[in-house]
Amino acid sequence: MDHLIPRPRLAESAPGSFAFTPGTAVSGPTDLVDPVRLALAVLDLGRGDDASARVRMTRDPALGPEAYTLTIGEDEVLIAAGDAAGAFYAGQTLRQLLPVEAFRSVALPGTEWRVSCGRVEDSPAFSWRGAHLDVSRNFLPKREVLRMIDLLALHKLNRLHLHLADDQGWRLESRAYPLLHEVGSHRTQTITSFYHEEPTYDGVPHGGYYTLRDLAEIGAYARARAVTVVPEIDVPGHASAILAAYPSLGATPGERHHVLDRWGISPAILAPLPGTVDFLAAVFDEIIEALGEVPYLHIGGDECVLDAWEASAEIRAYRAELGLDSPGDLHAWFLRRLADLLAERGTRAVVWDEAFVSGMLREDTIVMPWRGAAVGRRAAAAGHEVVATPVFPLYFDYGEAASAEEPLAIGETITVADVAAFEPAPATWADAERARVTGLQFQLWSERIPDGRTLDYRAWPRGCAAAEVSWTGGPARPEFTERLTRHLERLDAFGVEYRPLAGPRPW
Ligand code: TNX
Repeated sequence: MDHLIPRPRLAESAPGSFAFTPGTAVSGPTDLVDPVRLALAVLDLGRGDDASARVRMTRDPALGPEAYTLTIGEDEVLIAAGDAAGAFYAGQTLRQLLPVEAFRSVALPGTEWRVSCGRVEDSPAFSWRGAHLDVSRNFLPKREVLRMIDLLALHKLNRLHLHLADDQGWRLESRAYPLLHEVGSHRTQTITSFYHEEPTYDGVPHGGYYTLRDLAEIGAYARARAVTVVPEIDVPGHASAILAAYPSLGATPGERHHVLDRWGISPAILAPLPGTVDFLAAVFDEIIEALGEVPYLHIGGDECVLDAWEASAEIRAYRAELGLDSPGDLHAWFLRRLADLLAERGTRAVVWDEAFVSGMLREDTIVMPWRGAAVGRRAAAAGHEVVATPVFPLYFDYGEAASAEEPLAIGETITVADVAAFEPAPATWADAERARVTGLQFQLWSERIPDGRTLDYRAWPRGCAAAEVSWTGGPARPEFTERLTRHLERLDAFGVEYRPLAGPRPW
């Protein structure tokens, strides 16, 4: 009971233990039984009725979303949950209580599948416990995304924000606008440098995209594991890949674009005109159709260079027609227009903090303050839901130590301890502001994450600390490190090439 990650609200041990045997079955409502069997897939538990089953599930509507209670006796395990997510998390807790062998992909012979008796009462402090995966800068094949979902799920993280479009690549099939994937999904040169180094091109082409069926699969796979996929189409900046495919959507008529072959901020920008809105509406519709349900869609809004809007007589005239004073207001207006369009489809918009201009956005738009707490606080004060995403300490593309032994990172240094000490809703804020912070999300920008192995190294164990903070609500307690040390054995069994606490791997 004392080595769970994230730490449950309440856990107490009791004498004795419960043994899973080949015949152990689970009973209860199907929508609760299935998630538990999935979380404990390694045990291949059967489905049973109340008379035969030794793991019994009941629905308890008094328990809030994602909450569960788990009572382990010597003869039976009782689980109560209010929803499928709560049931799934009860299963994940049981999995952590089992020997680390429960984190392998199959049960190896000779393992004793025993858990100590006790009771857990658990529920999350924050509803948004996320990871952001940039699949634009370096494409990650579908199998890596599915594996990431498995890893999020075992840490009770529940949002996968997929950054599907940026200057360096568009990563989704489009039937309405096929040049997006045909042209926008690849570049001819691999980029091996970042801001503070000279570009060094190795001439190796890079590309890849998910089909709409892949996206549907990713969404369904995530949903079964209590993870919501939050797709992002970053506009109106970060749009070179879109413009390479459809230059007429750009702010500068006649300008030719290519999928960007360097990192950084590009001056290329979409025109904020009705034609662009129609184009994006069609893309959103394809995404919503593929995923089925899309409660949140991220529309970006970060790092926009608005010069081309001011240089265009047409865009200036449009802004005057709308009665807007500045390009910044037009930027917020454009994103609001997209958010309205999403609202008609039952989807809430999420934006990076540059899109937040007080009074311009829809109030139900979620703001991600990546530039720090001050802007997050202003957005919360203005009535927006806020998900904490500050560079420090939640940019996991930053390295953990300044050392030549470490793989190349964007910057340094963000340690596990930095993440564990993070407070998403600082005590110094007003209660109303704090109440609007619904969670946190760590960012894995992929300029320097070329593959799944590097992803493992960057994401874990800092992701474990983010899970701890987002589930428990506050900075981790000092004993977190001991729990984490044991938890890493689980990640070893799973096959995660995380960064060891003691320092870099020697390869
Ligand atoms: C800033 S954060 C960006 C990304 C980069 C990242 C690198 C944000 C909304 N924009 O485009 O990938 O820094 O750390």
